[in-house]
Amino acid sequence: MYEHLQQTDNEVYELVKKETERQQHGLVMIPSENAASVSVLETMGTALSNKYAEGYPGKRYYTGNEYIDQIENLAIYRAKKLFNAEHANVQPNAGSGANLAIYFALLKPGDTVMGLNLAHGGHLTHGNPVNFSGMTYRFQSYGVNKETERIDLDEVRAIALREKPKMIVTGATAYPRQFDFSAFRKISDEVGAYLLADVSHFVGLCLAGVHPAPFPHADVVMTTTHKTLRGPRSAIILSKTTDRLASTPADPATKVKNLAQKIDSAVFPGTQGGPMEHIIAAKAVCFAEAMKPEFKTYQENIVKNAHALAETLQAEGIRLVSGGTDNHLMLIDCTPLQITGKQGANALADLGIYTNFNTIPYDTRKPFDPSGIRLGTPTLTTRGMGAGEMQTIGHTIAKVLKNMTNETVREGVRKVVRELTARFPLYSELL
Ligand code: DSN
Repeated sequence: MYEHLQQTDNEVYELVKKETERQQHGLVMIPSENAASVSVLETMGTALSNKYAEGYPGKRYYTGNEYIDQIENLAIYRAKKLFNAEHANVQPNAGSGANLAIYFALLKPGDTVMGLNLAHGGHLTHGNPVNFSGMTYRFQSYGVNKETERIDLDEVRAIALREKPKMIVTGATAYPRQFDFSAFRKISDEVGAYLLADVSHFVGLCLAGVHPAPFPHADVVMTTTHKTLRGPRSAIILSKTTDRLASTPADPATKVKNLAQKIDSAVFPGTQGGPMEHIIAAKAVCFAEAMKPEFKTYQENIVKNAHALAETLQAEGIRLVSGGTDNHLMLIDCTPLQITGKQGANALADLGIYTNFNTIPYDTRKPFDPSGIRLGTPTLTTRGMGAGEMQTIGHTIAKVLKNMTNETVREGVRKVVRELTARFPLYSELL
């Protein structure tokens, strides 16, 4: 692969090669990353990238979209089938832009919204003050209980009853437990709020039935497509057709829109221009992959591996936020180890074990040098690793964090990483 690039631009080729080798020879444990199939990667590199297709299938502002329309319709068909969704918009470029479009469709500036605090595992677009979401809407965050480090639904309900939000956002980027969408819907109903489920991190687990499914509870579901879904770097929005909170019923004659139409208009022309049809095609490819029985097994194995890893770390005396995990990720509290999350993550990365430093609930440190390390199992599970490997990796991580500068330990860890990555190859067909 990449022969043309190699011949015409060796400088870029060499960097692509080095990055691919880094992924091959390292243990990628950042829980929002994965390794997409070669078919997904190939599709992203096609001539579909050249085409402008502003609008939607059958209603484009450019000519020459006969095949592009078929591609986008196929992606929509597969997304609806996969998620059992009434409506799918496959055009969002990324998760943040997709959330922007959803808010733009259903809220007015200044409206009250609830979302999980970023410092407790939420996402920037769930109302962080430095993000457009926190600047445009009146976000009232909910957090996790200080003792259990889990979302307290009684507290969520109390905030909702007090603040009367127009929307409740569920989902997280650093929460090792499950979301009870049915309970969130009950609270939403009590206060007349939309329910948005941002399932980006654990979407694959929902599809496999190892995490509660967001439909039929949520009005709108947003997911990125490159995390546990293992597709291209992008996002989609799924929704109900009917807007159950609209004061006026949808009416095409008066141009009053239903929920699906509101979402579509908010994506284009509301917040995006021409869609990336090469990425939409790659999304179609990943949806078909996710319909296969192997995908369900893969997701089950992600969770089994996360349990094995968490148990090993805990047996090593390492404190995990909330005492473990129910999903694909966990958070190490580095405080008892007398190191910061950044020091720990950097020490691991130096040895080819990639995690990220992360705040933990009620962290006393700042986000750029917090107390936690976030890690997970999606990419290692893609490579075929199982519980035995998770135990080896758990002991290895503990060794690094407990012996940050011991060169003998570090050399031993390099050997473990070399042995594991050689035994579970990735992308050998690429270079
Ligand atoms: N930055 C992503 C993550 O790592 O979880 C979320 O957008």
